[in-house]
Amino acid sequence: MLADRSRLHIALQKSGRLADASRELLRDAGFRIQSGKNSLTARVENFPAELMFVRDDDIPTFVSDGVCEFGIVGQNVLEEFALGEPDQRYEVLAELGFGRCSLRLAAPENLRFDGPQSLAGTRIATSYPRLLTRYLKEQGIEATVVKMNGAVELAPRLQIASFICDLVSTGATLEANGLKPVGTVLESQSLLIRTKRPLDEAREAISAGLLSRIDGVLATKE
Ligand code: PRT
Ligand code: ZN
Repeated sequence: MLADRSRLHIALQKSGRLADASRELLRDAGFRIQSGKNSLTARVENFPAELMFVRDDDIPTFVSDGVCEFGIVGQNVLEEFALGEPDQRYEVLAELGFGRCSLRLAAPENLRFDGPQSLAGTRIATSYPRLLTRYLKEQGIEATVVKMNGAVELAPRLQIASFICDLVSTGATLEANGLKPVGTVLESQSLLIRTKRPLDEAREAISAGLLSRIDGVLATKE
């Protein structure tokens, strides 16, 4: 099925930490979202837009490719994607103020840490290998980056790595796993992004309407 090209397509996380806040932002902006919880798409009843509910990791690709003109995604996911894509075909329109977290380096509580140099020659487990590699390069440190797709906090106990680099919000998960934060690689929050692929005049006008409504909501939250 071809996407309806008279409408805008907005990629949102289907379920997870950004899902509710993303929908709430659109509702606050006055968009009436057709109900139906398990559907992969939903129409906006009072605006020519359609929501696409996807995995957050797919959102940068969809927006870059122009499959969706807009998307809401965490800066951590977006920047990890961007580091693997020299040709960036999206732009960041707004910081949305939710989904805040930090990509942190952490170590077992009893491990001695005297600054970034303590990372030299070690193994560091992460789901964000490109962001971590960039950080290590900036610090002039050589270490081995071990990619894990989840349960990164277990890596030291499993002796897969001595350090981890993972997202932290409250810090409770680190603590529960006997880990302490020792450095910050990235501060993140959710972002509104837009494709750089050109839109026709009609959809450019719809885009302007979408943005001004979202800007209106963000202004009240500043
Ligand atoms: O299914 P899908 O692929 O869409 O979702 P996901 O499982 O990949 O992502 P999800 O829903 O967990 O997170 C989506 C986005 O929320 C992330 O990409 C971040 O931008 C943002 N975010 C904000 C977080 C956190 N806070 C966070 N705390 N993402 C993950 N966490 C993890 C953290 O890594 C830790 O393991 O939550 C755990 C608990 O954190 P503490 O510090 O509060 O204990
Ligand atoms: Zn994901």
